[in-house]
Amino acid sequence: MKHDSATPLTTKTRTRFFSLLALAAAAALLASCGKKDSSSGDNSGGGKSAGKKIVVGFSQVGSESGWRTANTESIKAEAAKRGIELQFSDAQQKQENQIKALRSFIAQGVDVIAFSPVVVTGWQPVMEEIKKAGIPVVLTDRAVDVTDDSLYVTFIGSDFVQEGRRAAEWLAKTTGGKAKIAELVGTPGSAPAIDRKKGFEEVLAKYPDMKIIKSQSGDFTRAKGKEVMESFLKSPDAKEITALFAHNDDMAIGAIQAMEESGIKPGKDILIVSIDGVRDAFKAMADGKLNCTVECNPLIGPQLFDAVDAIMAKQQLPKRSEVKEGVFEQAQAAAELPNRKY
Ligand code: GYE
Repeated sequence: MKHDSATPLTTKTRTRFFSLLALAAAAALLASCGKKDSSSGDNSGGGKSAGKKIVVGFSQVGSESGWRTANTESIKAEAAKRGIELQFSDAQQKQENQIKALRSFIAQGVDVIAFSPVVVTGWQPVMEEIKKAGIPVVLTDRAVDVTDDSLYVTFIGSDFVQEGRRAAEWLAKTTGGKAKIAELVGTPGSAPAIDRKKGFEEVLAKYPDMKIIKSQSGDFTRAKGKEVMESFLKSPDAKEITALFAHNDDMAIGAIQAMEESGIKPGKDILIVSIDGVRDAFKAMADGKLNCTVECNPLIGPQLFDAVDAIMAKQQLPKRSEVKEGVFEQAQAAAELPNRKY
């Protein structure tokens, strides 16, 4: 699947063609699920019979950030609310753990498999196994690179390229297009790290006096964000850094600690823009330590289980649905804080 919204026309046409194929395949696959139900004594005429719980296997990336905690809570709460049996597995940011979880969902014969892939590559074989088992797949949050779009029914998540662009546009506006930037990159090979960097650099290309002078992964965690910022601050050209772009709020918060420990005023000596919009980022903005956060909405539980219900009812779904999000600055932080749900 494409994890880039700036798709050329030819690829779009191709994608549309594959989407049609995917829909046909999904319909065939759902028909076979219906058959499975009736052969196992369910005489409701396809789908789930009343009273029989829908079972969903969900493989989560990990618990690396405030965003992820909110995402997990949203999914668990929504499953409970709808009386859906959720088999939840935390992969601790390891692809091999996710693949194991997916295979165990196949073995259990769950009704739908949903997952948030830690990285974009390496999913084709296991997704083919899922397809062979006749289990529909919903991708949430992060995309995969597979050659065959029919390996999943639908993707629900954010436009990460757009988030990267928004961060760079804010920085360009605030600095008048002049900045020497340190970048804390997310998990290498993950859709948000690839796409946020891409969107950010796309905007930077329009500003010759805005340059990334340091760039390293902090794996989306506070601890690594702090560690990498410490090493940036120890380098000989550390004094040149005027801005920090962190691919998520947690790494920015770790970096803020590193700055404070070395006598630098975060948000003043170094401007900081990050992505997610979690509560702690709003607190840091209200304290004047973070300058801007670009929202990435983790509350996708309701959309996920709407998709599950639609699949069980054999309804068609769009190949991709996006989540609505905004950009917030320091001046809005105190007023917005009570409204934040994550
Ligand atoms: O930005 C980060 C989390 O995939 C959008 O993963 C998600 C990212 C989020 O660890 O905080």
